[in-house]
Amino acid sequence: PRNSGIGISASGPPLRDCPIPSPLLVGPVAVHLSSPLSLEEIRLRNPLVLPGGRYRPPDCEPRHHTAIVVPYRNRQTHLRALLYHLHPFLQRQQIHYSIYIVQQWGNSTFNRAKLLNVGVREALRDEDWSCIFLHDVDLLPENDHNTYTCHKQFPMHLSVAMDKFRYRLPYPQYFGGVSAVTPDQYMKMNGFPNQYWGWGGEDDDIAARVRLSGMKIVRPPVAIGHYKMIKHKGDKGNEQNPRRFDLLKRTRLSWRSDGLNSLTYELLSKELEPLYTNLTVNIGEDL
Ligand code: BGN
Repeated sequence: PRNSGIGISASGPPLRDCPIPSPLLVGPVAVHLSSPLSLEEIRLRNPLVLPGGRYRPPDCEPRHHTAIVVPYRNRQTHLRALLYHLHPFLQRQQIHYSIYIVQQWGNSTFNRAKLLNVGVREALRDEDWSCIFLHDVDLLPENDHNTYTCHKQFPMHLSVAMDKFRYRLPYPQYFGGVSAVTPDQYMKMNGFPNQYWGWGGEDDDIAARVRLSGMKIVRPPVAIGHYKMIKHKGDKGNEQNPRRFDLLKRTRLSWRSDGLNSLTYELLSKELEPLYTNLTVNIGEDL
C-alpha cells in the first residue's frame, strides 16, 4: 500500500520508505552522446530492470511512481543513448518507474502531442502512476538532483537549461523537451492537443492549456535542469507545421473539445522489451 510508511516486499520483511533525498545521487553527470551501446549491452548493465523497462528499488519502498512517456519514430541511436543514460539515472533516484516508447506507425506526419496522449492513456491502464513524464527522445538530463517526480499542484517543466539554448530558457513560456504532470493535472487541462501534425507549436499549446485550466508551470532551478540535446538534422516526416500559428490562436477556444476527450487511435502492438514498453500505434493522419 502507498504511503503507509511500510511496504510489502515480494519476500521477507516489510521495507522502509526510501529516504529523501536518495543517498545514491551524485549531482552533475557526464553525458556521452556518441556511439551508444547496443540494447543487449545496456540490458546487461541494468540487471534489475524488468521486462517493459520497469524498475522498483530493491531495498526500500519507493515514494514515487513515475511513467516516462517518449514519443518516437525512427530514432534508434537516440533511443539507445536515452536508455543507456536514463535507467541508471532513475535508479539512483530510487523511484518506481517504467519507460514507455510510443511509436507512430506508418508514414503520416509526426504528431508528438497526440503520441503523448496515447502514452498517458496506455500507461495509466497498466498502473496507477502518481506522475507522468513527457520526454523527448533526444534529451539527456545532466544532473540527478533533477528528480523525476511531480509537483502536487502544478505541471512541471524540467528541461529549463538545454545546451542547444545555451543553458537557459529560449523564451519564458517555453514548455518543450521534458515536462511532468500528475494524472489529475492532465485531466484538468483535457490532456494535449491532437491536431498538431509536424514540428512546432504543440508545446506552446500545452503551456497555454496549463494557464487556461487555471494552473501554472513550476520549474526546477536552472543549475539543476541541465540537459544535453543529441544533435540531429530535421526529421523526414516531421517538417515544420505551417498551421501552428493559426492553431495556437485558437487554443483558448479549442482546448476543452480537443484533447484527452477527443482522442482516437488504434493500438497495433504492445511489447514488453527488456528496457522499455513498446507501444506501436496508428494515430491516423492530418486530413
Ligand atoms: C518555438 C516553437 C516551439 C519549440 C521552440 C523551441 C512555435 C509556435 C509558433 C510561435 N513554437 O518557436 O514548438 O519547442 O520554438 O525550439 O513554432
